Amino acid sequence: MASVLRTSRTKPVWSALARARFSSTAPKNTTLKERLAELIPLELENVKRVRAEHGKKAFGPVIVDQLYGGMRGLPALIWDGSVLDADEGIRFRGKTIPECQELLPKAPGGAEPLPEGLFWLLVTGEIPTQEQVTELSKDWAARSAIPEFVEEILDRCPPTLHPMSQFSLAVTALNHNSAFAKAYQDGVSKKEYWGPTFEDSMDLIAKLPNIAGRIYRNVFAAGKLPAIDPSKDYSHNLSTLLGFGDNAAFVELMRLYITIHSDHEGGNVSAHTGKLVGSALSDPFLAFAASLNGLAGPLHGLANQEVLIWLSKMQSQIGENASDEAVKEYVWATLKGGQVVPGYGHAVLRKTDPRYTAQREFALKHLPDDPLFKLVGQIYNVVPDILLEAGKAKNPWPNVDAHSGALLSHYGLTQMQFYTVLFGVSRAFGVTAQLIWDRALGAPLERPKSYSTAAIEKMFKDKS
Ligand code: CMX
Repeated sequence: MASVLRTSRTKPVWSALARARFSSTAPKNTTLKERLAELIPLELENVKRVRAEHGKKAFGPVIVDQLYGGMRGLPALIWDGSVLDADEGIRFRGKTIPECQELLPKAPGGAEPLPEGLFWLLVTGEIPTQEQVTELSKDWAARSAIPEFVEEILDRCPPTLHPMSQFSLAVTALNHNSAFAKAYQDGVSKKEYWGPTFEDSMDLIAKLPNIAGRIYRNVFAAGKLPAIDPSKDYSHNLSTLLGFGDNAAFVELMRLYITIHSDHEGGNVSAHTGKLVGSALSDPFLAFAASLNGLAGPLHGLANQEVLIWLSKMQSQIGENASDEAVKEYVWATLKGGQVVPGYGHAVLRKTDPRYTAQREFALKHLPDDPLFKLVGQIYNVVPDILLEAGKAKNPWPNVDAHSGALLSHYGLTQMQFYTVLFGVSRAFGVTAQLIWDRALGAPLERPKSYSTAAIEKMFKDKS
């Protein structure tokens, strides 16, 4: 095998890393933090080697349109946790969604992967054991309480304040107890940054069910918030706090939902915002609150709310069980009104999003006759041709948000303004995994160069 690094004792230091990257299972009897501590020096060596071999090589041309065009396709970031292929969709540490569904540990009697395992995979590249996943569930349950003043902030929010704004406020306020912020003030060495970042990340993920549950109960008057049960997995507790813990199928949906929404490589708005803000050494709470503010935009995570609003308006205008012709007319009216069709298109993907497909398969198994699910399917048969005919969207196929609301609403979670909060809970898994590695690898402050239009004109005038 080419270029296996060796230590002075000729131990193949790359082998553990290669194993970690290409699949393997985690060594038993180790915690996530212990395993990270083993992997970090290997990855530091690996990055050093890659930079020594390739650091000064050009990485393709940049054209002016990319500067004006939202940096589409611009190679600018490093993130190993997940990679998005335009045709195939997302892979988490090299694994497709169906592979994650097959390989990651499940709850007793469950068929969907536990997000605890996905987090372990994102952080280490390894599939954890059932015991390691159970330990993570317990650890997160133990860390789940939120400070009283954060509860009060949420309780004082008017119910008219969007749940995503409340979510972001609460996460920002968690910075009060940040281990990283404290360690930095105490003069922690750069080499040790990842440790308190890891602790903050674990705390952040652990506290999200209490924050999401409290927002849901406050805004939608859904009764008193129950306690976290340390014997249950993360998704089960989240479901219980929302009031759906007794519904085994909903709990399974949450496991799948968190897994597939967790990460979508590094360049999407929420992942990149977290990385950007984290690069200033803002702690994980501040960085993730910024991610949430990006996720709350209608072209990104809020699209899951927008889809349901759009579907509801469609149903009230053309009725339930409408013909394909009536649906087509409604879609064209949306486009002619200068609006986007929510849940369709993507900045990178050029085929149906496998996160859509995973949700469709869940629906076929659990709710095949649900009217909204059928409408989502009918729209799938209608919208791509219309978007192609309209001729603007580069990708006419559905993304993750086209489907999620129909599943949630089937189980009675009908408050669409809450949907992006669930996306946010999930996205914390990817953003924090990335922050941990950025601190471990010493990722520098992000500072790309901006240009004025006059400067671009001058640059090319001078060259012509
Ligand atoms: N409906 C109508 N028009 C669309 C469209 C859609 N679903 N998707 C793209 N277009 C339009 C764009 O608005 C753009 O129009 P202008 O030239 O007038 O500006 C044109 O087609 C080209 O856009 P694109 O290159 O295909 O897409 P972008 O990379 O610019 O944008 C996205 C990607 C997702 C913002 C866009 O497809 C969109 O607005 N979709 C609807 C909102 C949505 O579902 N967002 C969720 C994405 C997934 C997520 O992040 O959660």
